[in-house]
Amino acid sequence: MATHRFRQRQPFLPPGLRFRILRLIRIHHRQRRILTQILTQIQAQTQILHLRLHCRLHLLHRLLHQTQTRHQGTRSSLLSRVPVRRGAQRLRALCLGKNPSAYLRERELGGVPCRMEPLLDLHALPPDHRSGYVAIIGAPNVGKSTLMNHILGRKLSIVTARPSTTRNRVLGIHSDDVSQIVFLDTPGVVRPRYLLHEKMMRDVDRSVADADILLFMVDATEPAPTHDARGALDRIDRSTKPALLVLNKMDLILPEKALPLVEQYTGVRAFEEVVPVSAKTGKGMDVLMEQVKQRLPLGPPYYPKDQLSEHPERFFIAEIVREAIFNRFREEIPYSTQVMVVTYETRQAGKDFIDCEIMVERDAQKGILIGKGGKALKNLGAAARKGIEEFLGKPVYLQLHVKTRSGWRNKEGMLRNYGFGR
Ligand SMILES: Nc1nc2c(ncn2[C@@H]2O[C@H](COP(=O)(O)OP(=O)(O)OP(=O)(O)O)[C@@H](O)[C@H]2O)c(=O)[nH]1
Ligand SMILES: [Mg+2]
Repeated sequence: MATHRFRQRQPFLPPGLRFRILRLIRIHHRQRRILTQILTQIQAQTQILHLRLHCRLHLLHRLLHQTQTRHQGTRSSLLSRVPVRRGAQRLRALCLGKNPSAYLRERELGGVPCRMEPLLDLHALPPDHRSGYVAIIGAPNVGKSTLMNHILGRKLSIVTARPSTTRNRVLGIHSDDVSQIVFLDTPGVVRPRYLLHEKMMRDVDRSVADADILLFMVDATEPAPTHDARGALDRIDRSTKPALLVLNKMDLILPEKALPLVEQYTGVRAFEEVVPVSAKTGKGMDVLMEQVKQRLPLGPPYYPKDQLSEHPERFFIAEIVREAIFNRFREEIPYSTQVMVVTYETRQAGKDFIDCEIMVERDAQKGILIGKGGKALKNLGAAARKGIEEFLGKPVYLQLHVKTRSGWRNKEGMLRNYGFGR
């Protein structure tokens, strides 16, 4: 009997766990035919059905791979379609020898928006396929976004010479035949002065909680840890996840100059590895990738292999406009500014039409952004349009408006509207 074989092969599985897996298999074996019919219909309509399944998918893949069960059809059906969210997390906790309730809290269920193509052919994957989330954490301006862009080979996250450029967690996916790394580029850790900062720091904490591996990135040219770097280190220190210390901007100094800094950081928290890199030139990046890949958990990809990110195009367009503002305006203006894409129309004949709203905090800032006779806004539009066209790979017509939204950085409703929900 299939069940008997299953038991014999898995004497190391706790009886409770074994029972739950078997129950899942039996239930879903019966439901498989119905499920297949429903999914085929849905797929025909939507082409790709994205499900928020990754946690259970990951767990079941690992568990069922171990069992080497002959229920291949059932297994793939389970892996791709079973809607068991909390149950799977609890099972995973049991496997890891952890308290399920504490583990659920730690994982912040629902935190990471993850997707999976339901009919992914898991049998086509190598058995030692690895995948996981890697959060890049650090003080502002240390080069986190530059690093992610370099690894992805595409400018996904905006980069400027000024601190606190990144405001949202930006997800970038690096895939090859044997692994998938989902990078989380995070805002630089700062002491919150506005509600906006608090929301940004929540994104950092969420990223630490969601990650399988942490990259603590520091600017190797700093003579000593800054206040913000210590804040970032505290967050890493509170987590027990594997962490690598990434020394960036090594193109600017001699290697031995960074030693005192390394000692100070490693004196606070044990790092699995110290990796000197230059995110700008790419030096040391192969070593970093090797170190990350070695530590990724076994499991199937979270996203289709050709997917680079999960944010909509509108997000990147607004970010490119914000980057242009950072590059063209001084002092407080970029920090008081938020950008939102109001309209994005793809046109069959002619250029795509994009209408963006730029919010500032005071009328005086609006005046500076628009400039005499609208010249400053026109130049800003030209610079942003170039960036957007490079990103989209097609010509666009960009229209910009400036509006005053007093104190938006401290207003919950407005922040929610601009995508800083949660
Ligand atoms: N020389 C040198 N400059 C670098 C390197 N990496 C990043 N930079 C520069 O450092 C500045 C900040 O880079 P970002 O990638 O925006 O830094 P970040 O950590 O994402 O900054 P925030 O988003 O503000 O937290 C930019 O001017 C980069 O060009 C590097 O390896 N060498
Ligand atoms: Mg950044």
